[in-house]
Amino acid sequence: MLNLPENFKSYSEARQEGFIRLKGLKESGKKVVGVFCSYTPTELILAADAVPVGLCGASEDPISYAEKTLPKNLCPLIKSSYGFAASDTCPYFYFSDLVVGETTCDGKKKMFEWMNEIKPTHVMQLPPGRTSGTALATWHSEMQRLKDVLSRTLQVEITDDDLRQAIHLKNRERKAILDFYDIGSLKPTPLSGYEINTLIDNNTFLFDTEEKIAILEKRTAELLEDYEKNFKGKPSRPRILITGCPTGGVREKIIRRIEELGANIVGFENCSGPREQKDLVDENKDPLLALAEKYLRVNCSVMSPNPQRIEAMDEMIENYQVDGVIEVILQACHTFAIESSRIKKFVTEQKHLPYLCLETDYSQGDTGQIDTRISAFLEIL
Ligand code: BJ8
Repeated sequence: MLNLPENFKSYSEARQEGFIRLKGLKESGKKVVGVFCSYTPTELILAADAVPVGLCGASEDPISYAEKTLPKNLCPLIKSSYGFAASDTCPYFYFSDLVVGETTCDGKKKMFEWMNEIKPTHVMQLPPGRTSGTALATWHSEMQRLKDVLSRTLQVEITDDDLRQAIHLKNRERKAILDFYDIGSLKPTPLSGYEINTLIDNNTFLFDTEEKIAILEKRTAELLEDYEKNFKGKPSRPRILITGCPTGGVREKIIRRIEELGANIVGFENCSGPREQKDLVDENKDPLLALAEKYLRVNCSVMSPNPQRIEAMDEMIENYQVDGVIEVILQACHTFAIESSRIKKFVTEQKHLPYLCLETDYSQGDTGQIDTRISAFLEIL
């Protein structure tokens, strides 16, 4: 049994409720900017008095539609994101005045060219690494370019003061998210990894940062109380760290099943975990430079080289007292697939922990095989 709160909402329930909320916001005159990635500086969107909304890309349903244009042998997240847009089945995309993407992996950046034919899509030119000496300057100028595009498209002026306020608000949200994630470091943990994976995604459908912070703070306090009353001093189930690609599209067949089969997912070293939140934007610097510095530190495998991901993993394995690491690779994701050998080597040879790699897509065809592999892995912990 997963330890979920009484008022737990599934991702699809939260997504449905968000439609109505966003429709109301649009009718009141709010502008909406659709986003996809942890590299997007949402502070700039908030400073433009617009709502940043995470666009849908976690369902198998629109993939066949996307395959009319995109190759079949492409990451399911990219096909799903494009499929929702092209089939006009994502209200969040429909309500967006502008979409912001980044040149992360090859598949995404080329897909954005097609997306731009449906809705104006501004693509930030993300440097492919941090070591060139020009990376920060390039990314800093991309912050300025996004600021100009937002001002022009949404017909607003973005002042430094607006930006500073948005940075402060987002930093407060990051701290609330980090405190929530931190509950997973308790042993035994009262927090289900399925809840971690769902709540953070569900919160993207609230559109009000203060409300998101309040929900996170309340749930963190409840979990601390639950730990003191019902968990402290009890034996722990095997503790799993998830790494690799985003897991929103495989939440039911992998994340939920790991916990139903007897382990606890205590943390996520991926974009469903603290990868973006783990350090704050410096509030004492020029705001655009501070944003450029912060977002360049996001340790995704699209960066080359990317030793910061190993450092983050090392820290999480220690802080979360991890017993085993499961890496999720979405089919045709070359950057995470290539980095996975390095992750395996680090986990098994330097941390002396078991490692399992699950390569999958959004279909249900491999659920039995995945269950078998997870069960066999949990037996050795
Ligand atoms: S910061 S993880 S959200 S790019 S789309 S790289 S799975 S082949 S999603 Fe991502 Fe931003 Fe990085 Fe996070 Fe692979 Fe698919 Fe590309 Fe993907």
